[in-house]
Amino acid sequence: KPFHRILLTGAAGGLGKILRDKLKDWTDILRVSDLADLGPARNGEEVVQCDLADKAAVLELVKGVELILHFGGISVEASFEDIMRANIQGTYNIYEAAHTHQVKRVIFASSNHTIGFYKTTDQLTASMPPRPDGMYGVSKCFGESLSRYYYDRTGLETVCVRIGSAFPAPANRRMMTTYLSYDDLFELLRCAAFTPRVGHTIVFGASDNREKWWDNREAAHLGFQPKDSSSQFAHLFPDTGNYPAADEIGSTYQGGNFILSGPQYKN
Ligand code: NAI
Ligand code: 15L
Repeated sequence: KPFHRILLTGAAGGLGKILRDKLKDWTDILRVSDLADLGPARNGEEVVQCDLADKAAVLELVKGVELILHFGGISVEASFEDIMRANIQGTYNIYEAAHTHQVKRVIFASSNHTIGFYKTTDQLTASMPPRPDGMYGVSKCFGESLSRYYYDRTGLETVCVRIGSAFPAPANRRMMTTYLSYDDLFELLRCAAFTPRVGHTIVFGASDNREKWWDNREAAHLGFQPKDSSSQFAHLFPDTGNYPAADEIGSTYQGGNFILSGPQYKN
Protein backbone atom coordinates (compact mmCIF):
# COMPACT_ATOMS: atom_id res chain seq x y z
CA LYS A 1 0.00 0.00 0.00
CA PRO A 2 1.24 3.54 -0.67
CA PHE A 3 1.37 4.53 3.03
CA HIS A 4 2.40 2.60 6.11
CA ARG A 5 0.45 4.61 8.69
CA ILE A 6 -2.14 7.38 8.24
CA LEU A 7 -3.82 9.27 11.07
CA LEU A 8 -7.45 10.33 10.77
CA THR A 9 -8.69 12.72 13.47
CA GLY A 10 -12.42 13.27 13.96
CA ALA A 11 -12.96 9.64 12.96
CA ALA A 12 -16.25 9.36 14.91
CA GLY A 13 -17.78 12.32 13.06
CA GLY A 14 -20.05 12.45 10.03
CA LEU A 15 -17.19 12.56 7.53
CA GLY A 16 -14.82 10.55 9.70
CA LYS A 17 -17.20 7.57 9.66
CA ILE A 18 -17.19 7.60 5.85
CA LEU A 19 -13.45 8.05 5.56
CA ARG A 20 -12.66 5.40 8.14
CA ASP A 21 -13.74 2.71 5.66
CA LYS A 22 -12.51 4.34 2.47
CA LEU A 23 -8.95 5.12 3.61
CA LYS A 24 -8.07 1.47 4.28
CA ASP A 25 -6.86 0.93 0.71
CA TRP A 26 -4.22 3.63 1.04
CA THR A 27 -2.43 2.41 4.14
CA ASP A 28 -1.21 -0.66 6.05
CA ILE A 29 -2.39 0.90 9.31
CA LEU A 30 -5.11 3.51 9.74
CA ARG A 31 -4.87 5.19 13.13
CA VAL A 32 -8.31 6.58 13.94
CA SER A 33 -8.81 9.11 16.71
CA ASP A 34 -11.60 11.10 18.32
CA LEU A 35 -12.75 12.46 21.65
CA ALA A 36 -15.83 10.30 21.22
CA ASP A 37 -15.90 6.51 21.43
CA LEU A 38 -14.78 4.80 18.23
CA GLY A 39 -15.62 1.24 19.20
CA PRO A 40 -13.07 -1.54 18.89
CA ALA A 41 -10.22 -1.41 16.35
CA ARG A 42 -11.17 -2.98 13.02
CA ASN A 43 -8.84 -4.86 10.75
CA GLY A 44 -5.73 -2.76 10.00
CA GLU A 45 -6.65 -0.07 12.53
CA GLU A 46 -5.26 1.50 15.65
CA VAL A 47 -7.79 3.33 17.81
CA VAL A 48 -6.73 6.26 20.00
CA GLN A 49 -9.35 8.16 21.97
CA CYS A 50 -8.02 11.55 23.03
CA ASP A 51 -8.73 15.26 23.28
CA LEU A 52 -6.99 17.33 20.62
CA ALA A 53 -6.49 20.02 23.27
CA ASP A 54 -4.24 17.64 25.26
CA LYS A 55 -0.78 18.45 23.92
CA ALA A 56 1.01 15.44 25.42
CA ALA A 57 -1.66 13.06 24.13
CA VAL A 58 -1.49 14.55 20.62
CA LEU A 59 2.31 14.27 20.60
CA GLU A 60 1.90 10.55 21.24
CA LEU A 61 -1.01 10.30 18.76
CA VAL A 62 1.07 11.57 15.84
CA LYS A 63 4.12 9.38 16.45
CA GLY A 64 5.01 7.10 13.53
CA VAL A 65 2.55 8.66 11.09
CA GLU A 66 3.30 9.72 7.48
CA LEU A 67 0.11 11.57 6.61
CA ILE A 68 -2.54 13.22 8.78
CA LEU A 69 -6.12 13.89 7.75
CA HIS A 70 -7.10 16.42 10.37
CA PHE A 71 -10.90 16.32 10.54
CA GLY A 72 -11.35 16.51 14.31
CA GLY A 73 -12.74 19.54 16.09
CA ILE A 74 -15.91 21.56 16.48
CA SER A 75 -17.66 21.67 13.10
CA VAL A 76 -20.27 24.38 13.71
CA GLU A 77 -20.47 27.81 15.33
CA ALA A 78 -19.93 27.65 19.10
CA SER A 79 -18.52 29.73 21.95
CA PHE A 80 -15.04 31.11 21.44
CA GLU A 81 -13.80 29.20 24.49
CA ASP A 82 -14.93 25.82 23.12
CA ILE A 83 -13.63 26.58 19.65
CA MET A 84 -10.34 27.79 21.07
CA ARG A 85 -9.71 24.47 22.81
CA ALA A 86 -10.75 22.08 20.07
CA ASN A 87 -9.87 23.98 16.89
CA ILE A 88 -7.15 26.47 17.80
CA GLN A 89 -5.24 24.67 20.56
CA GLY A 90 -6.09 21.33 18.94
CA THR A 91 -4.81 22.26 15.50
CA TYR A 92 -1.69 23.83 16.99
CA ASN A 93 -1.03 20.58 18.88
CA ILE A 94 -1.39 18.60 15.65
CA TYR A 95 1.13 20.81 13.82
CA GLU A 96 3.64 20.89 16.68
CA ALA A 97 3.47 17.11 16.89
CA ALA A 98 3.65 16.74 13.10
CA HIS A 99 6.78 18.85 13.03
CA THR A 100 8.35 16.98 15.96
CA HIS A 101 7.70 13.60 14.34
CA GLN A 102 8.63 14.77 10.82
CA VAL A 103 5.26 14.04 9.28
CA LYS A 104 5.39 14.81 5.55
CA ARG A 105 1.93 16.16 4.89
CA VAL A 106 -1.32 17.20 6.55
CA ILE A 107 -4.70 17.44 4.88
CA PHE A 108 -6.63 19.98 6.90
CA ALA A 109 -10.42 20.01 6.87
CA SER A 110 -10.92 23.73 6.49
CA SER A 111 -14.30 25.19 5.63
CA ASN A 112 -16.22 27.52 3.38
CA HIS A 113 -16.89 29.50 6.57
CA THR A 114 -13.39 31.01 6.17
CA ILE A 115 -15.00 33.04 3.38
CA GLY A 116 -18.61 33.04 4.55
CA PHE A 117 -18.96 36.82 4.60
CA TYR A 118 -18.51 37.10 0.84
CA LYS A 119 -21.79 37.63 -0.98
CA THR A 120 -23.54 34.86 -2.88
CA THR A 121 -23.06 37.06 -5.97
CA ASP A 122 -19.21 37.02 -5.53
CA GLN A 123 -16.78 34.74 -7.36
CA LEU A 124 -13.72 33.69 -5.37
CA THR A 125 -10.25 32.29 -5.84
CA ALA A 126 -8.22 30.88 -2.96
CA SER A 127 -5.87 33.88 -2.67
CA MET A 128 -8.63 36.37 -1.96
CA PRO A 129 -8.60 37.62 1.65
CA PRO A 130 -10.48 35.39 4.09
CA ARG A 131 -13.78 36.77 5.39
CA PRO A 132 -14.85 34.39 8.14
CA ASP A 133 -18.46 34.44 9.25
CA GLY A 134 -18.02 33.52 12.92
CA MET A 135 -15.61 32.12 15.50
CA TYR A 136 -15.74 28.73 13.80
CA GLY A 137 -14.64 30.34 10.52
CA VAL A 138 -11.96 32.32 12.35
CA SER A 139 -10.59 29.08 13.80
CA LYS A 140 -10.37 27.57 10.29
CA CYS A 141 -8.53 30.72 9.12
CA PHE A 142 -6.14 30.11 12.03
CA GLY A 143 -5.54 26.57 10.75
CA GLU A 144 -4.88 27.88 7.25
CA SER A 145 -2.40 30.48 8.54
CA LEU A 146 -0.78 28.08 10.95
CA SER A 147 -0.22 25.51 8.22
CA ARG A 148 1.20 28.21 5.92
CA TYR A 149 3.63 29.14 8.70
CA TYR A 150 4.73 25.53 9.28
CA TYR A 151 5.28 25.08 5.56
CA ASP A 152 7.35 28.24 5.20
CA ARG A 153 9.30 27.55 8.38
CA THR A 154 9.76 23.78 8.25
CA GLY A 155 8.64 22.46 4.86
CA LEU A 156 5.72 20.47 6.33
CA GLU A 157 3.21 20.38 3.48
CA THR A 158 -0.54 21.00 3.86
CA VAL A 159 -3.56 20.95 1.64
CA CYS A 160 -6.33 23.01 3.24
CA VAL A 161 -9.64 21.77 1.86
CA ARG A 162 -12.31 24.44 2.21
CA ILE A 163 -15.12 21.93 2.30
CA GLY A 164 -18.49 23.24 1.11
CA SER A 165 -21.37 21.05 2.30
CA ALA A 166 -20.37 17.38 2.39
CA PHE A 167 -23.57 15.52 3.19
CA PRO A 168 -25.60 12.81 1.45
CA ALA A 169 -27.74 15.53 -0.17
CA PRO A 170 -28.18 19.33 -0.08
CA ALA A 171 -30.44 20.37 2.80
CA ASN A 172 -31.42 23.77 1.42
CA ARG A 173 -31.15 26.02 -1.63
CA ARG A 174 -27.73 27.36 -0.62
CA MET A 175 -26.29 23.85 -0.55
CA MET A 176 -27.17 23.43 -4.22
CA THR A 177 -24.05 25.60 -4.72
CA THR A 178 -21.89 24.36 -1.82
CA TYR A 179 -22.72 20.63 -2.15
CA LEU A 180 -19.74 18.25 -2.20
CA SER A 181 -20.63 14.61 -2.73
CA TYR A 182 -18.80 12.03 -0.62
CA ASP A 183 -17.25 10.58 -3.79
CA ASP A 184 -15.96 13.98 -4.87
CA LEU A 185 -14.65 14.65 -1.36
CA PHE A 186 -12.79 11.37 -1.47
CA GLU A 187 -11.38 12.15 -4.91
CA LEU A 188 -10.22 15.55 -3.66
CA LEU A 189 -8.52 13.90 -0.69
CA ARG A 190 -6.88 11.43 -3.06
CA CYS A 191 -5.49 14.33 -5.11
CA ALA A 192 -4.33 16.03 -1.91
CA ALA A 193 -2.60 12.91 -0.65
CA PHE A 194 -0.95 11.68 -3.84
CA THR A 195 0.05 14.80 -5.81
CA PRO A 196 3.85 14.69 -5.51
CA ARG A 197 4.38 18.28 -4.39
CA VAL A 198 1.64 20.42 -2.87
CA GLY A 199 3.60 22.93 -0.76
CA HIS A 200 0.83 24.85 0.92
CA THR A 201 -2.36 24.66 -1.11
CA ILE A 202 -5.84 25.95 -0.43
CA VAL A 203 -8.56 24.25 -2.45
CA PHE A 204 -12.32 24.68 -2.45
CA GLY A 205 -14.35 21.51 -2.08
CA ALA A 206 -17.51 21.59 -4.16
CA SER A 207 -18.96 19.19 -6.68
CA ASP A 208 -19.51 20.23 -10.30
CA ASN A 209 -22.67 22.10 -9.34
CA ARG A 210 -24.49 24.25 -11.86
CA GLU A 211 -24.00 27.43 -9.84
CA LYS A 212 -20.40 28.07 -8.73
CA TRP A 213 -18.91 30.61 -6.33
CA TRP A 214 -15.38 29.18 -6.21
CA ASP A 215 -12.68 28.92 -8.84
CA ASN A 216 -9.93 26.37 -8.14
CA ARG A 217 -7.38 27.67 -10.70
CA GLU A 218 -4.81 28.25 -7.93
CA ALA A 219 -5.02 24.58 -6.96
CA ALA A 220 -4.87 23.28 -10.55
CA HIS A 221 -1.72 21.26 -9.70
CA LEU A 222 -3.92 18.94 -7.64
CA GLY A 223 -5.81 17.95 -10.78
CA PHE A 224 -9.12 17.71 -8.90
CA GLN A 225 -12.06 17.14 -11.27
CA PRO A 226 -15.39 16.69 -9.48
CA LYS A 227 -17.71 14.18 -11.14
CA ASP A 228 -20.99 14.72 -9.31
CA SER A 229 -23.42 17.63 -9.30
CA SER A 230 -26.19 18.87 -7.04
CA SER A 231 -28.36 18.96 -10.20
CA GLN A 232 -29.55 15.46 -9.31
CA PHE A 233 -31.35 17.12 -6.36
CA ALA A 234 -32.78 20.04 -8.36
CA HIS A 235 -36.33 18.80 -7.74
CA LEU A 236 -35.82 19.41 -3.99
CA PHE A 237 -35.04 23.12 -4.46
CA PRO A 238 -36.60 24.32 -7.70
CA ASP A 239 -35.06 27.50 -9.06
CA THR A 240 -37.63 30.23 -8.48
CA GLY A 241 -35.28 33.01 -9.63
CA ASN A 242 -35.55 34.36 -6.09
CA TYR A 243 -31.99 33.67 -4.89
CA PRO A 244 -30.50 35.54 -3.16
CA ALA A 245 -33.79 36.56 -1.63
CA ALA A 246 -33.90 40.18 -0.50
CA ASP A 247 -35.80 39.29 2.68
CA GLU A 248 -33.60 36.36 3.72
CA ILE A 249 -30.19 37.30 5.09
CA GLY A 250 -28.97 33.69 5.02
CA SER A 251 -29.07 33.72 1.22
CA THR A 252 -27.11 36.97 0.92
CA TYR A 253 -23.82 35.57 2.19
CA GLN A 254 -21.93 32.47 1.11
CA GLY A 255 -21.84 31.23 4.71
CA GLY A 256 -25.64 31.12 4.76
CA ASN A 257 -27.22 30.99 8.19
CA PHE A 258 -23.85 30.76 9.98
CA ILE A 259 -23.66 34.53 9.83
CA LEU A 260 -26.84 34.74 11.90
CA SER A 261 -24.98 33.30 14.90
CA GLY A 262 -22.57 36.25 15.01
CA PRO A 263 -22.98 39.03 17.63
CA GLN A 264 -23.95 41.59 14.97
CA TYR A 265 -27.29 39.85 14.44
CA LYS A 266 -28.21 39.48 18.10
CA ASN A 267 -30.64 41.96 19.67
P1 NAI B 1 -18.49 16.28 13.03
O1 NAI B 1 -18.83 17.31 14.03
O2 NAI B 1 -19.49 15.24 12.70
O3 NAI B 1 -17.13 15.55 13.44
C1 NAI B 1 -16.10 16.18 14.15
C2 NAI B 1 -15.52 15.18 15.12
O4 NAI B 1 -14.47 15.84 15.87
C3 NAI B 1 -16.53 14.63 16.14
O5 NAI B 1 -16.56 13.22 16.09
C4 NAI B 1 -16.03 15.15 17.47
O6 NAI B 1 -16.20 14.22 18.53
C5 NAI B 1 -14.56 15.38 17.20
N1 NAI B 1 -14.00 16.37 18.13
C6 NAI B 1 -14.57 17.54 18.51
N2 NAI B 1 -13.79 18.14 19.44
C7 NAI B 1 -12.73 17.33 19.65
C8 NAI B 1 -11.61 17.40 20.49
N3 NAI B 1 -11.42 18.42 21.34
N4 NAI B 1 -10.72 16.38 20.46
C9 NAI B 1 -10.90 15.32 19.63
N5 NAI B 1 -11.95 15.20 18.81
C10 NAI B 1 -12.86 16.20 18.82
O7 NAI B 1 -18.07 17.10 11.70
P2 NAI B 1 -17.95 16.57 10.20
O8 NAI B 1 -19.11 17.05 9.44
O9 NAI B 1 -17.58 15.14 10.16
O10 NAI B 1 -16.70 17.44 9.72
C11 NAI B 1 -15.37 16.96 9.85
C12 NAI B 1 -14.41 18.11 9.65
O11 NAI B 1 -14.65 18.72 8.39
C13 NAI B 1 -14.55 19.20 10.70
O12 NAI B 1 -13.27 19.73 11.01
C14 NAI B 1 -15.38 20.26 10.01
O13 NAI B 1 -15.10 21.55 10.52
C15 NAI B 1 -14.93 20.10 8.56
N6 NAI B 1 -15.97 20.50 7.62
C16 NAI B 1 -17.06 19.71 7.38
C17 NAI B 1 -18.02 20.10 6.46
C18 NAI B 1 -19.18 19.23 6.09
O14 NAI B 1 -19.90 19.62 5.18
N7 NAI B 1 -19.40 18.08 6.71
C19 NAI B 1 -17.92 21.41 5.78
C20 NAI B 1 -16.73 22.16 6.10
C21 NAI B 1 -15.80 21.71 6.99
C1 15L C 1 -19.23 23.55 7.73
O1 15L C 1 -18.13 24.03 7.90
C2 15L C 1 -19.83 22.63 8.74
O2 15L C 1 -18.85 21.83 9.36
C3 15L C 1 -20.92 21.75 8.17
O3 15L C 1 -21.62 21.17 9.25
C4 15L C 1 -21.86 22.54 7.28
O4 15L C 1 -22.53 23.49 8.04
C5 15L C 1 -21.07 23.22 6.18
O5 15L C 1 -19.99 23.96 6.68
C6 15L C 1 -21.91 24.16 5.33
O6 15L C 1 -21.55 25.32 5.19
O7 15L C 1 -22.93 23.71 4.78
